[in-house]
Amino acid sequence: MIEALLWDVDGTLAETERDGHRPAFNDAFASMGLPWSWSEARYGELLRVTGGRERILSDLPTHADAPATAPEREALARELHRRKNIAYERRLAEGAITLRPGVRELLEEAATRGLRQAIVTTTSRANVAALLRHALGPMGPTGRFARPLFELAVCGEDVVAKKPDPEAYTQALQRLALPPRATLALEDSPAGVAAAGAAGVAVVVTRSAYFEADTVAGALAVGPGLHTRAGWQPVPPALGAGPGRITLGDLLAWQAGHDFASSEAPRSAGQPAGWQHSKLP
Ligand code: XBP
Ligand code: MG
Repeated sequence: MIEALLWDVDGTLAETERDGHRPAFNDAFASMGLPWSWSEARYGELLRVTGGRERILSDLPTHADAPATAPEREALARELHRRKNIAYERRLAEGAITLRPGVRELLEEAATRGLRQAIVTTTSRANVAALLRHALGPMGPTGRFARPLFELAVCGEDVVAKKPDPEAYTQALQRLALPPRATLALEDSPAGVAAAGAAGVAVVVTRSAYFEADTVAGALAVGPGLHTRAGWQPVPPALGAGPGRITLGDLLAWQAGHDFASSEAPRSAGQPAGWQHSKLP
């Protein structure tokens, strides 16, 4: 039986990469007078590197006008990331980033039913806090629920290795004092699925803009979003593929059918090919 839902942030709660981070990175480049711009296609490739600062550093070698030395590159990446985060929050404040359809309803349903909920992300804490502040609105910590909607948030600063390493998930399980089988993760990316899976946590995937066509191995179910029962594999168990959104009943039924015998023991990080997860100091 599920006792806690573990929510990824970027791509799962909101289309933050498409509507927030990518344009904010480009704002940061422009604010420093750099003639660089990440197209949607290029950003899709760069998402294989988790962590905003790590992503900038991984791209610097492709620019002939980037600084030559490692300390200079490090300083530039740090400053660009700082500016990107300011631009990201500005976009949130302007209302450019909203919760994905069906997210609010499932969050509310889970809270009403007394489930524990936690954030498990490798994004910076400030960016998570800004998203919750602006996009959750009255559902936030001062909202109508007696206790905070999210009991805890494991963020990028809390881990040594970012997703697809399982550390964020193993830390969340430890802090919640729950075994993997008492939890269910909601993710959008192959890195997120690998991270949860390697911690022994079953995962439901809501595909996001940048991972629409990626192969997702090992998920309980994969679908186009929590707002619809159509297009899911396997078909939502509670009420089939008819009208309406994905409910807690669907998650519980999917999870009940999961074979934990072969996945309970935390496995070594199953890193999808081409993903980087080393965290910078
Ligand atoms: C999120 C990330 C982050 C964001 C940017 O991955 O990879 O790096 O793109 O956030 P996930 P920061 O959804 O798997 O948690 O700039 O704060 O790193
Ligand atoms: Mg994600």
